[in-house]
Amino acid sequence: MIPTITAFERSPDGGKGLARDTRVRWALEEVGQPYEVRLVSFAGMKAPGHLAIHPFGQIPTYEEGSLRLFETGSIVFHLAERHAGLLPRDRDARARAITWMFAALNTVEPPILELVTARIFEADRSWSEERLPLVKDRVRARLDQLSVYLGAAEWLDGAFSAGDLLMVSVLLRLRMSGILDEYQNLDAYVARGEARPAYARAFAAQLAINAAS
Ligand code: GTB
Repeated sequence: MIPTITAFERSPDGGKGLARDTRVRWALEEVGQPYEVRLVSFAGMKAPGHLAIHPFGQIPTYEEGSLRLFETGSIVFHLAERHAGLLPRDRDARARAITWMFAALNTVEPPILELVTARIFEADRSWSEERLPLVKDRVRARLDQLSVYLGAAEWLDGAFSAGDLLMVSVLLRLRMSGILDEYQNLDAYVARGEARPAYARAFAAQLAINAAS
């Protein structure tokens, strides 16, 4: 059965691949699962039909027969559980890869999201300029630790996994800030993720929609 995901009808990033449907597309491409996409407008996301699938009125969602999922991490985990290629078979290695999925979304992404909020949504506030260095330093605190952990390794724990897919996706949101450039090994790690053919296909697919809109 071909699953259907949802994506922005018109992504606010104009096709930079930062909206979370790119993460799901990447996972689908990694496991070789064809998929269909239903494009949703901002108004459509808050309409009853979409809210029945996503209680918070967001993208992405995932529908496969009677199964309806929301939350990017859960969708990527579902794909990794059902297909080979994103989680190791060894039980301990699998548990560690899942740990990295949570670490990406729960530990590394929150300060990055805070930075995005500060740079974009709070830029016009009187206190914005004073606050920004604090927010950036919170991001750096996490990246310092992640950079030490990764060291010269190619991926977070042996072979590429769903943990890397989410971590690279999370770090990609930092590109425009310039902070990623301060960490040579993390910058190279993100570039390795982007160089994967599955990522390139996912990126091209979302760009095709947003470049055309
Ligand atoms: N926790 C949820 C998940 O992980 O799936 C969060 C989902 C989410 O934030 N979805 C966003 C959304 O639907 C799109 S991805 N927003 C519309 C709304 O809430 O009304 C976040 C996003 C949006 C835009 C950019 N951008 O333009 O760069 C990047 C990321």
